[in-house]
Amino acid sequence: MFGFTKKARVGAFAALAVSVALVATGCAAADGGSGEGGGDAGNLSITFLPKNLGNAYFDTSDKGGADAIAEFGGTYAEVGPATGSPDGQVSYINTLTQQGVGAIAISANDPDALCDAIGEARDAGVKIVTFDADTNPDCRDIFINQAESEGIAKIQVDLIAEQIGDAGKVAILSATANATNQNAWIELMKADLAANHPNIELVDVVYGDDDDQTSFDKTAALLQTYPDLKGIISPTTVGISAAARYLQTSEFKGKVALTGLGTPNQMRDYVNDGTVTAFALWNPADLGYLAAYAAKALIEGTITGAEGDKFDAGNLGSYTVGKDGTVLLGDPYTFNKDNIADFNF
Ligand code: RAM
Repeated sequence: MFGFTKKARVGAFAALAVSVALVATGCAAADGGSGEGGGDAGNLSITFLPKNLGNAYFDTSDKGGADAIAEFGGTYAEVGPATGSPDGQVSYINTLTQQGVGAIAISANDPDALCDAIGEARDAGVKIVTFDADTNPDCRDIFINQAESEGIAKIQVDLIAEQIGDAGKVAILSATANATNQNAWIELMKADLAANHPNIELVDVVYGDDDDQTSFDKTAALLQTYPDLKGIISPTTVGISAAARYLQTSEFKGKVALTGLGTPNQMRDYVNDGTVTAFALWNPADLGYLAAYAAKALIEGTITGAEGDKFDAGNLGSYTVGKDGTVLLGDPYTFNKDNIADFNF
């Protein structure tokens, strides 16, 4: 390989990746080993490709991946676009394919747009693990799902219903418009609201693009457009923290409820000062850790991603691949004033 050190710094890796790509023709074949779809069972070079860099959620998930890779003696790197766009991810996939990495762990910005690049990577023997946000199931080897989508949707609807007395107008502040994870959760939230909460009206779904400032501005706009809004659900750690920051110093603090998916470290102040009552998430570090062990098992050929395949995931124990090549991490967890001090991520 190209001698990337463990925990290669992002900027250095990105710069190196570009220069290596220019001279690396043929390297994938030399390093990719056993031909189409085969891969090299000893090539434990695993690169994390999040939706975007600079998001505390992915800093934590990818650190979990780095810890796992250090445990089993592989080589960790992280690369990714500055904003959550599929185009940005495609160029990284192409470069990593040319470099002949063993596996890429991707949180996908689009269900379809990455699939051609992923197909070329897999043809060259690179294993593809999606985590957090999936592509279409037939374009990757395995998806590491943070929790069942139904459970993630329900916990957010239950929380907002509880916080607004099960009645009134609510809006959703989401991530990017093409995000498979948020879009799946939004559809299920809509269904749950319609079936079980007849007095809650979902008036709008807006997109902050997993960008802090855009999410902040979209929150302000929502509150201006719907002065009688009772609550906001933000199923993204970037959105919920930006919305909380807006509410904290506004006239709406304590009047408009905010819940969704957040990290305890980003939400701690807002929970402690009453801007937010409760929100949910899973442990992103465990998600990345599990994705790294799944990548190892694929590279070593102990699993192919077929339903029923079993693999060892270090401290997390043993996991079994379910339907559609999906591995489930566990259940989401609710954070509030009573427990938030117990968490540090
Ligand atoms: C943001 C991203 C990520 C999502 C979390 C909840 O960090 O959109 O994909 O899973 O929020």
